[in-house]
Amino acid sequence: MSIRVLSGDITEFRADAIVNAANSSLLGGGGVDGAIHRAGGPAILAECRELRRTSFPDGLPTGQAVATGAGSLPATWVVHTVGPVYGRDDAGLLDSCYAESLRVAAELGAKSVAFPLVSAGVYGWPKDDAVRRALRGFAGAPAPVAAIALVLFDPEDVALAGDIAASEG
Ligand code: AR6
Repeated sequence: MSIRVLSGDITEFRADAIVNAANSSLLGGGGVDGAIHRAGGPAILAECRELRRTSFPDGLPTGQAVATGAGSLPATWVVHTVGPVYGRDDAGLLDSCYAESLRVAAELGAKSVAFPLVSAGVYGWPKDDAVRRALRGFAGAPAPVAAIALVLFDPEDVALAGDIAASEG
């Protein structure tokens, strides 16, 4: 299994599945969520609305994940997960975001999955802990996922992630 850390815009990333740092409404927002819906077009939102109607009338709980198509994005699927809010929610829920997103992607048959740094924007999670939890989460990826990318929006975060990866061995 390969794990890559790079900087870029995840909406442009060619992977079988890209992960969205959504909120429990699944109806869009700012940050990477807004970017994915803007770039992917209305088909993603239509599927999200349907998921709300059928499976998650009260919203997608924090730490869980669910997939839709990817609209006009280069990816095939978007896996929406809801990260915890720093200072309010349990850190285990961030680990759960990675585990559940990988489980959902694997169930779909995704071989490659790209993640943003879940919770590290609007939800305020410290970047170093967010990176550490992401990298640990990737280590347990189920088959058939063979390639994982952590796509960092801020180029300077790549150096931070490199330092953390080195310290984690
Ligand atoms: N590609 C990759 N990473 C990105 C992109 C992008 N296009 N845009 C932002 N990031 P955030 P959260 C990075 O705030 O903290 C939304 O309103 C960003 O720099 O997107 O989980 C949702 O609707 C940061 O490192 O997600 C929720 O309400 C990381 O993505 C709430 O924000 C996550 O930042 C979720 O907050």
